[in-house]
Amino acid sequence: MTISDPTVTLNKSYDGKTTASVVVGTLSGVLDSDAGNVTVGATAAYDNANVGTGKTITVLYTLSGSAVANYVAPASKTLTTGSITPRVLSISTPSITLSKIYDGTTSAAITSSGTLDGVLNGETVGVGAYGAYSDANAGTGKSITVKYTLTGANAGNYQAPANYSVNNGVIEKRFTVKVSLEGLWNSSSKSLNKCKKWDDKLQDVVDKYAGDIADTVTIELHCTTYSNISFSFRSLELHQNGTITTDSLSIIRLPASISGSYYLTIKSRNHIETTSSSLLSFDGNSIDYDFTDNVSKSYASDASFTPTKQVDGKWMIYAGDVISDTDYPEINLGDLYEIFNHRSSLTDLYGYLKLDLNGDGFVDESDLYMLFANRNIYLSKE
Ligand SMILES: [Ca+2]
Ligand SMILES: [Ca+2]
Repeated sequence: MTISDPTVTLNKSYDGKTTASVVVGTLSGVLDSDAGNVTVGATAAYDNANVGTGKTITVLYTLSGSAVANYVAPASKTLTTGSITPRVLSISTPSITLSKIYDGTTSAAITSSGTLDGVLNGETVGVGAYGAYSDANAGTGKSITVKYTLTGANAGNYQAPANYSVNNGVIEKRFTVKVSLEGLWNSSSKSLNKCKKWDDKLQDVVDKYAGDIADTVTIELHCTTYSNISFSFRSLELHQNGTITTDSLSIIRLPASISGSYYLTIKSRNHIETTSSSLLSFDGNSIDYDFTDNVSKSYASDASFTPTKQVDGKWMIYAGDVISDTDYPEINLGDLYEIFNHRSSLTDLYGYLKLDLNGDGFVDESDLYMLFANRNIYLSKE
């Protein structure tokens, strides 16, 4: 018997099976007397179920009908141009951390890659999701693209889901400032002491802030003429190493859109207001200013004194401006009398107090002496 060529579907996507689709050809060689009593069927199978090209597909024929015993089925046919393509997977929406602080890289954090859909029962396929910004520069409305990679014993027969992307990514500028407050400086540890407060239960002084936070300060960004405050950041955390940060961050958080140049002013509760000696550009990705490494970093309104005080090789902000002055910040007799008048009645002078220049939780002669040494310091930038 002979048979015309079968029509075999040479390609399919991976389904875990070897089955190929086939339409049988036309059988010839059946005797007239047996017409209608012999029919042919065909099945086709890949040599294995895995993804690949140039795969072998074998077509097998079987005969059926009442006269089948008189015939032999046509020989099987082999094709070598079969292919199986990877099974395409889809995935649910990933969870992306849309905002980060500038770190020089494009990487974006993915907190959940999503759930794969389309893996065949009993097969092991995992997924990894990797997020990347379009570029590493600070900015808003940035695109983040998530790419997927597959893992697991059966990954080779699958295709990772298509990339996912969003256009509302943010990279914040890295703004770091370092200062040292004279009153809190500890010459033994070479770091800032932590400010104390009064604890009624313990009847003693305890740390005012948690962790390594010494005190809180305010930073102002002033316009190029200094007359206006363009941005103000209050209750920033001053760490014992002198770094100032926004709560629970490693930087001072800026509005993402900030640019231009500003004077930088530091205010604390009882140290004199101190300003950068020049304008700082906020156009780049990173803005770093260290008031402690050079006296020239701070603005001096009068050439007759240094704008910061050198202790242990670091430049410190002067302690002692406990009373705000109407025209410009000054440590003067008014501040001195304020401490002098209070330190004689010690009973009320425990706690987190403005008059407590060294932050140890009470007001006494040591605060007074510190202030006395700094009398007549003024730092006008108005
Ligand atoms: Ca004052
Ligand atoms: Ca004190």
